[in-house]
Amino acid sequence: MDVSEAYARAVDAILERDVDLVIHSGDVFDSVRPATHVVVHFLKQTARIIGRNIPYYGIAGNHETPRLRATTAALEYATLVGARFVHGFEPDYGAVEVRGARVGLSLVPHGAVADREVVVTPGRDDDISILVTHGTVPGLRIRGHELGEVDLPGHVLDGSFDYVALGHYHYFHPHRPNAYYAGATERFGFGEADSRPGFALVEFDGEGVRVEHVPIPCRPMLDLPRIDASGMDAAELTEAIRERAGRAEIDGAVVRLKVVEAPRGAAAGVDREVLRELRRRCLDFSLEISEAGAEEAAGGEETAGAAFGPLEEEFRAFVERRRESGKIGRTFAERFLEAGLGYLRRAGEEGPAA
Ligand SMILES: [Mn+2]
Repeated sequence: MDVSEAYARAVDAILERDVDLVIHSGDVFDSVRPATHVVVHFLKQTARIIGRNIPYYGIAGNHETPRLRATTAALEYATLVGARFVHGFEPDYGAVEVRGARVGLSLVPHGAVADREVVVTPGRDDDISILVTHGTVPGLRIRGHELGEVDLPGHVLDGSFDYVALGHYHYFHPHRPNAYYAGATERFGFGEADSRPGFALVEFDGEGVRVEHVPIPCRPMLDLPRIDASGMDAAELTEAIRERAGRAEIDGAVVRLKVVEAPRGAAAGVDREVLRELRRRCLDFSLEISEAGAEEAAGGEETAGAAFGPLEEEFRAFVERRRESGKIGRTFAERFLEAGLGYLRRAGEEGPAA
């Protein structure tokens, strides 16, 4: 997936719009130690904003927050190009003059959200006060499913801020009239095939706040209706695949087609020429065939869940508890965490959506 390119397209769209201030509400990176080329690309694009003298503030999300306080977050690099990213375990505050108004930003990185005592209130002298934070708000539902772990408790969100910039949920989504998830700049798997990547454009006019979603160009992503191949032979399965693909606009798209209950051997006999043609037309054509009686490959809802990394968070918390209780030492904890997260990610990447 072109997450880096998506960020560049978001910066293009931001610079076209003559904005006064840019805010990133977290999960710039998908890990505590992103690859160097990912960091460099992010810094180059971020510098385009700074180069126009547009102030840029941000916070760390859950994916890039080190569990261990001694670890330096890669977001620290952003400060070197003139952006201000808060990535520790404490809220921070910054203020900037924008068109004669003082805009105060309360920056609450994901690492500070776990602190049940944390209370943030708008600065007294702010003309416009903004809270920036990252996590799951109460009552958030994803396609009918409530997200279990609410990690942004009311007392974080209840301060009388003019606007709350939320990060974590990949869809553009209002929590309250003045509190929005900006949404992600790219889709992170087929579970998000119906999302529209982009960002939130927020305008203050002295009376209130107007929030608009700015979509950015992205590759079409299609999750075709699955085929139940019970009783089909290879020729019938080939025909069913051809028929499914023929009903959608697949050219240039990222496409997934799942086949379940395929009789043993049917998959191997699917016409190679038909598949080659589909792969030529699609940017990526992923055919996932599971044989009769096999466990179904993870995908759909689970994929959306994976993007939020609840398992990862649980594992981090587990290691942290062991460390705090003195059952394991610090060095071991850090290595154990690193190795475990590596396994979890590789397991995730072996899924269909990576
Ligand atoms: Mn997140």
